[in-house]
Amino acid sequence: MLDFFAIFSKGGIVLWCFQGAGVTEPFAGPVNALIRSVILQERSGSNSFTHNALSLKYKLDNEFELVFVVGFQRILTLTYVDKFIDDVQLHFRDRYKNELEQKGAMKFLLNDFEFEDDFKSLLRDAEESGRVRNPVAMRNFTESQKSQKTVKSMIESKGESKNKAQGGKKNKNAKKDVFYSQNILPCLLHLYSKSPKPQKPKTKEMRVWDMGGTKTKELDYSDDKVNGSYDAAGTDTEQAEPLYFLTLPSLLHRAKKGAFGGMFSMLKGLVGSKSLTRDDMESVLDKMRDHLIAKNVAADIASQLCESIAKKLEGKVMGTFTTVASTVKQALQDSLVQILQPKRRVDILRDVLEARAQRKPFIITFCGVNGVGKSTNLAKISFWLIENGYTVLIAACDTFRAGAVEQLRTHQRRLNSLHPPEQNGGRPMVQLFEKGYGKDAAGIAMEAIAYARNQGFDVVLVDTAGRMQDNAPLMTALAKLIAVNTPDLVLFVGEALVGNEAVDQLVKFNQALADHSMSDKPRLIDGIVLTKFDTIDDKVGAAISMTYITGQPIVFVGTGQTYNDLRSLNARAVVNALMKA
Ligand SMILES: Nc1nc2c(ncn2[C@@H]2O[C@H](COP(=O)(O)OP(=O)(O)OP(=O)(O)O)[C@@H](O)[C@H]2O)c(=O)[nH]1
Ligand SMILES: [Mg+2]
Repeated sequence: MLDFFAIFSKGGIVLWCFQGAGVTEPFAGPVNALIRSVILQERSGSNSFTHNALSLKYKLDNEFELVFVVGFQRILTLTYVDKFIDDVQLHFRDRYKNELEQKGAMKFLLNDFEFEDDFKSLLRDAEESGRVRNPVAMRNFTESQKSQKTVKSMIESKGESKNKAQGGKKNKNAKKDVFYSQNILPCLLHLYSKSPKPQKPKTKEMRVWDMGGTKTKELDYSDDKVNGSYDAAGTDTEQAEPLYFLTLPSLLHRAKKGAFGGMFSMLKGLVGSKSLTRDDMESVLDKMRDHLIAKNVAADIASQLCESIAKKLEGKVMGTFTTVASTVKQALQDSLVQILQPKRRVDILRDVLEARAQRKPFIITFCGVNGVGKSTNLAKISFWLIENGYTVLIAACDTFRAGAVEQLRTHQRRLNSLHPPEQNGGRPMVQLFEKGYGKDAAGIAMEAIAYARNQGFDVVLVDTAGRMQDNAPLMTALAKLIAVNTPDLVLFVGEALVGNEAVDQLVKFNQALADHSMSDKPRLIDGIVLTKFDTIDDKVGAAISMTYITGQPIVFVGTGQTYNDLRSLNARAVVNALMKA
């Protein structure tokens, strides 16, 4: 039923893999897509991913830096898969613990992970448990365990309940022990409580009342309690001594005695081998989420990011003396840089050159909601292209808003005055292609492109009317314009002031483009122009929201209203602004 199962390191080395019987498709494609679209883009908040006809489920093992991935046909509903991945992970870790604990990537290359038999037996069990069980008939009272007990056996004596209470308390302590071991002192506690080998409870010699004298003092056994020998588990007196009273010399003395498994293990305990749990991170992640929202990251995205961080860190062994807060903060910072780092190279100047070699214009379409700065930034990009020696045709496809065509004409005049035709062999560097108002924008764009091809323009910049993402007729018109004219680049223009709205805008623009596309690989948004960056101080969250939703790079950042106010994104600076308190 499974198509494949793969275990690979986060560094990309495949440790072991399984391919289902009769499956011929290599699993490298889907796994690469998972790495590219989910793991590298910090979207590991959910544990599933779909790729063509396949469903992929995965689990990160942060302690050993491993990824476990299972793939199966999307149409199948395999209820056992989540538990199965957990089982395989635990089994694999247990079996190859020693190998995995070795340092460096060579451990993955040098060791043979013969996991086939174990895997098959786990799979058999899982498939078995996944089958629908026959309904089991209810037991009647005479068949129940309770009916077998006598009334006497159900009465709890005082001693028993005490033992139970102590047992309960012990468990509670054990939990507390792990939870607090982030600090050095409790870390010692953790170390101390773990070090002695589990002992069988000693059977205590029964006290016989006529054993020791008759005086009250002789009969007073209360000291035993103080020294700790009054211990239900039968551990010795020394062990029950509260550790935080121990001084360093006494610790060393214990280490010499081997009470901690030697000096080395003592130090190992001291420097902490604490693995992070979700509970440890919860409060820090909550604060991080609020901080990101305060920096204008869309709330949904902030939550997804924090979830992804939690998944990434859960089980990871913390470094020496690092706090949970600093570990989470560092992980978040790395993730933010990763999100902003372009996954795809967008080099417009090079692409224009390539298009010129093929004797066709390079076409860029600008879209976005009303008033975000499409026309202004289109003019800035024209200026940048002209400065680089390319000729530009602006297609005035906003046939809707009054003044839109005149606005572009003014830009064209100004740009040509900055780069007079006389300096360019009498040919204007920028020209406007316009057909007035009320006409079909897709048709005008098509005519403009044909004109640019005939006239040998290097670039066509298509200005479109602003539209709200919920306006279905206008969204359809935009999708048609893009489907018909197949531009080389579709840029979404969004302002940096946007908050939660960014998610809705981008999702709906992409959805409209996908819905009205005529090809099976629809043209979606290829890049983002983030405008009005000069107006937001350090609330730079929109940059994260936009790149996170689309997975596309921020190609330009608009930083003002003059032609020079166009920049490329500095991911580090944005992340620093985001992390700043
Ligand atoms: N401060 C600042 N203002 C900008 C920036 N980009 C555009 N603007 C201003 O935003 C306003 C709207 O710009 P337009 O270019 O007309 O916006 P548009 O998206 O074309 O608007 P519609 O065509 O009506 O949808 C203008 O006043 C611009 O000067 C920027 O990067 N920084
Ligand atoms: Mg405009």
